[in-house]
Amino acid sequence: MRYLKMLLFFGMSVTAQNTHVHHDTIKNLEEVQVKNAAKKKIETEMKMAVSVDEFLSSSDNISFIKRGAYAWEPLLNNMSTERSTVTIDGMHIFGACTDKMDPVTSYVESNNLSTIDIKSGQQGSLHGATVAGSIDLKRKSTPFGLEKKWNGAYQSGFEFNNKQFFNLGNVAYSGEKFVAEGSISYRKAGDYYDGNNDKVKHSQYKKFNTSMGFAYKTTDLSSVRVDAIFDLAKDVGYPALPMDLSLSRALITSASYKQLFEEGLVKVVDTKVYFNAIEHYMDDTTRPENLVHMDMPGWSTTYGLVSKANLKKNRYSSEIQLNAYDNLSIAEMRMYPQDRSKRTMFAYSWPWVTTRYGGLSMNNSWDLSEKSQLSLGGSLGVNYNYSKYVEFNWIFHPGAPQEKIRFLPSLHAGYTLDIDHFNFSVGTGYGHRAPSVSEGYGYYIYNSFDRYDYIGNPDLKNEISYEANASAGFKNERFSLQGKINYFYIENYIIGRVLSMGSPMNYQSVGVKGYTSLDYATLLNMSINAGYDILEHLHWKGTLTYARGMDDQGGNLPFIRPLSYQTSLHFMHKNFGIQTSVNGDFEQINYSPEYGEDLTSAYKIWNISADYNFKINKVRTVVQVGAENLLNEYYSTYADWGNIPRMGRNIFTSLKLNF
Ligand SMILES: [Cu+2]
Repeated sequence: MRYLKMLLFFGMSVTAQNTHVHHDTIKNLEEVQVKNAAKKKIETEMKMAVSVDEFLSSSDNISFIKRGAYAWEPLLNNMSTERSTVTIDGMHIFGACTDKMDPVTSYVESNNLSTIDIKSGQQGSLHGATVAGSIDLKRKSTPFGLEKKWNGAYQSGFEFNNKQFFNLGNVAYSGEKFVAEGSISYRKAGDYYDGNNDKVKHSQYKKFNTSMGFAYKTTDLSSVRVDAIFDLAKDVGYPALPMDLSLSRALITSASYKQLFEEGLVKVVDTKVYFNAIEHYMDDTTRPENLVHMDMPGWSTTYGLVSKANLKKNRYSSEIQLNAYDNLSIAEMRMYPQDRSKRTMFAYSWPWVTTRYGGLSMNNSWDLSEKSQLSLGGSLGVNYNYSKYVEFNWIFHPGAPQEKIRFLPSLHAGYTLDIDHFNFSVGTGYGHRAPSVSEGYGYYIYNSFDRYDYIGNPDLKNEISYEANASAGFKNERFSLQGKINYFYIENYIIGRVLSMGSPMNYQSVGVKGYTSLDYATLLNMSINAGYDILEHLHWKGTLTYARGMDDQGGNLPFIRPLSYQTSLHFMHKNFGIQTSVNGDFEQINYSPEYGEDLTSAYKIWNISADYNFKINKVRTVVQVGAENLLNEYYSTYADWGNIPRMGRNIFTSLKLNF
C-alpha cells in the first residue's frame, strides 16, 4: 500500500476534467462566463421546478443523507460534508447545527442560483483545503448592457403528497452602467406520506428566501457589486432525529470589486469581502413523549475575503485564489423538565470554537496541442483553531491545547486527451484537511443513527488524502458513452470509536464515542453514463454508479452507496415533451453494523412527467405535470437516517413564466 501511495504522489503528470475556458479577448470573457452559466439550468430531466437538493441529486457523484424532507446533507464522492468545501460564490459558510440539520445548500433557493459547480477531489482545492472536492453554489449575476433591459421569471407549483405549495419570483434590470436583481420565494409543506400511505410525522417545513444584488460599472473595465441573501426556515420537522427546528435564520452578504485588464498576463482580478451569520434553534418540545426536554441552539458567524485572478498567455492559463476567513461556532445544550425555567443542565456542545484559515491556491493549465492539455495545481493553507471554553474539551482530553495551528498543503495534476470521437483523462492528487469543529471540539453531540454521544479530540492529526482518477469516453452524433473512476487512500481517516470512559448524557444514547483516526481508509467511486438518440425527438440516457469504502481492517465504511442505476427516455414533439425514468439501488451488501447500519433492500422507483410550452404575448410559459414514485413503492435507502421511509407516490404540477 505504501508503494502505491508513493506512486500516486510522485507519478503526477496527469488529472481529470479540466476547467479550462478559452478566452480570446477580454471583451468576450464576461460573455463566455454568462454563456457557461446559462447552459446548466437549475432543473432536472424529470422536473423543471426543483429544490436545490433535488437539483444536486441529479449529479452522479453526489448522494445524500436524508433526515427528513428538508435540508439533505450532500455527500460528494461518498464522503460526508466535513471532507468537502461547500461555498456560495467562493464564500465560506458553516452550518450552525451540531446535528447537521443545516448544510450550506439549505440557505439558498433555486431561483437565486445560476448553476452549481462540482469539482472532484483535489481539483476542488481552489476554494480551500479539501479531501472529497468542492461544491460551489453560483449565484445569478446579470451582465451589464443586455439588449433586454428587464428580465424576470415566476414559478409556482403544488406537490400533492406533502401538500407542498411554492412560489418563486425573480427580476433583473440590466443597464449600461447599473444592474439590479432580486429574488423572493416561499415554500410550505406538510408531513409526507410513505409508500404504505402512512404519514411520516414531523416532516413538515416552511422556508422563506430572498436575495438582492446591485452592480455598478465604475469604468469601462471595472465594476463594484454588493449582494445579500436572507433565508428563514420555520417549523421544520426532522422525522429521523429526536429534535426539530423551530427557527433558523441566515444572512449572507458580500461586496466585491472586479477589474479587467486588456493587456498583459493578468486578465481579471475579482476581490470580495463577505460576512455571514447563521442562527439555529432546535429543540424537542414538539415531541411530547419526552419527559425531559432539551434546547440545542447554535450560532455560526463568518467573516472572509476571497480574491481571484485569471491569467492567460498563449497556451497557458491559470487561476489564482486567495482565501481567508474567520469563523466562530457556538452550540449550547440546555436540559430542563417540562418547565423551561427549571433548567437542570447546561453545556457547550461547541465551546465557542474559532477557526481561522488563510490559503493560496493555484490551478495552471497548458494546451500541449489542439488535442491535449496538461494541468498542475495546488494550495497551501494555514488553519488555526481556538476553543474558548476549553474546560469542556479537557473532560475527555485533559491538558489538550486551547489553540492549534495546522498546515494544509495540496497538489494535483492531470492530463486530458481528445482524439476524434474519443476522450481520455488521468489525474492524481494529494491533500490535507483539518478536523471539523465537531471532530475537534464537539462535546456530547448525540448521533441518533448509531445512538452514541460523540466527543471531539483537539489533538487529531490532519487527514491526508492520496487520490488517483481516470476517465474515458466516446461520442458521435447519436451515441455517447463515458466512464469515470476515482480512488482515494485516506491516511488518518477520522471516525468515531467507542470510548470506555464517560457515560451517555442523552437518555436515548447507548454510550460515548470519541473521534479518532484510523490508520487509513480507502474509497473507490465508479460511474458509467450513456446516451442514445433513438429518433430525432426521442432520447435515451442511462447511468450506473458503484462505490466501495473500507477501513484499515477491511471493514465497511458507513454511507457508501450500493450499486445504483438510472435510465430515462425523453420525447419531444413541437411544444410538447414527455419523459419517464426508472432509478434505484441494488441491495446494500457492504453495510457497516459498527456505525449503526443494517442491510438495506433494493428498491426501484418509476417517475413520469409531461410539459407543454407556449407564449402569451411575450411571456414564455411552461406547464408541467408529473408523478414521482408512480407505483407508490415503500422504501428507504442506505442513507436514510434511521431507515425512515421515503415519500410514496407524489403528483406534482408546476407553472413557469419567463418574461
Ligand atoms: Cu439542529
